[in-house]
Amino acid sequence: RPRVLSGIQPTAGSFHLGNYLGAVRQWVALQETHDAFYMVVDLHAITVPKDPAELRANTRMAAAQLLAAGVDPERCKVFLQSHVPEHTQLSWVVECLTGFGEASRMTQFKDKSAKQGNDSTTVGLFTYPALMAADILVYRAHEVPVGEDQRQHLELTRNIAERFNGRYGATFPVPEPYILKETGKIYDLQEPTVKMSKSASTPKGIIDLLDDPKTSAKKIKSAVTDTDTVIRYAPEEKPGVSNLLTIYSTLTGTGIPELEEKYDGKGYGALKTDLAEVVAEWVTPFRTRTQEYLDDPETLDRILAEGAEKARSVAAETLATVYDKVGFLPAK
Ligand code: AQP
Repeated sequence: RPRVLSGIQPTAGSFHLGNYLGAVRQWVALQETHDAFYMVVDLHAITVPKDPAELRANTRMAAAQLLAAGVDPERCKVFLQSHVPEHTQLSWVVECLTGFGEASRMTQFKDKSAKQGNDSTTVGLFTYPALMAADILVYRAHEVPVGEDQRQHLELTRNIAERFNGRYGATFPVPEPYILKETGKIYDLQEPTVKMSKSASTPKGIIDLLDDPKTSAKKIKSAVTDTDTVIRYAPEEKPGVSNLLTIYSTLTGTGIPELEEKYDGKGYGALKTDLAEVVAEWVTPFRTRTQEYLDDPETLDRILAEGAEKARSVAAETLATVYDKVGFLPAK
């Protein structure tokens, strides 16, 4: 079976709808057809300062949400990035194959460092795409299910895989992004031309999956649409309405043309009221399941330990191959 690898940050509190529709939903589907490795990227989280107790809580929270969303330890390897030291061990080799200029062109780094300023920006934030490349390459993954915002980092990973293969002989598959056209970018409800984002969206622009459905309903009802009243999927002309249709369609499995027909002549109010219900129906069992995992940290930790053990056996093999190819003598 082809391999997939992906990760998600243990950000404070809840995943948002963009994380779920853009990435985690695909993880759940791909575990049926692929040899799947999914992780909470706690190492990536500390590229910005994190309180240790909060990081621990957020990491468990993220793992619980993955399981609640349908990531199944019987069907995939689910683990924490910090439990597999081979990621950072391979990362050094990746860093030494990455150009300074190449890394400097990463738009996410440019955006985030511009906001933080030079003195607050860490070297870790700069080298984070190299660690991400190592995350993928250490499993020799074929595909990487992520949102559109990760495409450039994936491209870097592909370049590094090719560079390594060219220099040291065929070692890595060149990984393909697995980004769905429909849901690769879910937009901010208040600013429907920019992505829904933990760090950039205002509270009204983002649907947190663990929020009370009433709060989410309010946000959906005040989502920015346009002065027109026609419900039509047209991302360029009608980004707000199109975003709502995408969310509705993906959560219910209803085609967009069918939704356009259903709401023909009905106005935005009806669409928003129904979408709020659709979201509530999805998040209600999700919230319960997340809480169940959080209430049983022993089970959660056991699942993560088992996942890490399986992941390590694959990662260790790749690392040994790479270290040998690079020319490091084996440790006796
Ligand atoms: N709006 C989005 N639409 C589609 N996919 C998205 N992803 C994130 N936002 C959207 C995808 O979710 C996965 C996990 O992302 P992450 O680990 O970067 O999580 P995060 O930091 O909580 O998400 P944000 O909101 O993307 O963070 P910032 O604030 O850094 O911008 C990834 O596959 C990502 O593509």
